[in-house]
Amino acid sequence: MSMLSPHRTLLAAALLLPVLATAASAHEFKAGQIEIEHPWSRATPPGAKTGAGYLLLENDGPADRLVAATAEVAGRTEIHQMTMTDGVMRMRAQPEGVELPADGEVAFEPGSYHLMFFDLKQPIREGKRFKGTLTFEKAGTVDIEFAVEEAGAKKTDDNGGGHAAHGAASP
Ligand SMILES: [Cu+2]
Repeated sequence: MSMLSPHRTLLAAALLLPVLATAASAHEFKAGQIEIEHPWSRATPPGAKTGAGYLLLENDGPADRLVAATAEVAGRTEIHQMTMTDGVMRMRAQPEGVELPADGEVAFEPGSYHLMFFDLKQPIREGKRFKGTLTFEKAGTVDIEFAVEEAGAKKTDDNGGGHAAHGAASP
């Protein structure tokens, strides 16, 4: 298969469109040589006290560590990791933060690392943005903005079990 047929080329072009649309709405921030790609969160139902934040960290520099985060919608933000052990989802706080390898990347995404927002001051509303900060051990503190997507956005593996363990509605 050295060449694409015209039919395949059209198909490929069609498949690219949603990708381009996503890229156009993506946003990113920088802390030193660390790129923070598309911080996002999910809309929460009225009365929810917790939410979650996701993003991708791409490090073009020496090893660093994400040690803290804040969000203006939350009274308190923790760095969490969700893991699957023997078929059971567990979520635990990462008080030492998350290691970011030199020239490496770490994804904060549903079912894995995430930022956990506690004591929400108001529901997180779809289509809005809210401000926050990330603090790295070496690169320091950077202002970021989370884009809010619909409840349940991009969920492949998140059954919400881990978040329900916090005693609140699952974000
Ligand atoms: Cu969590």
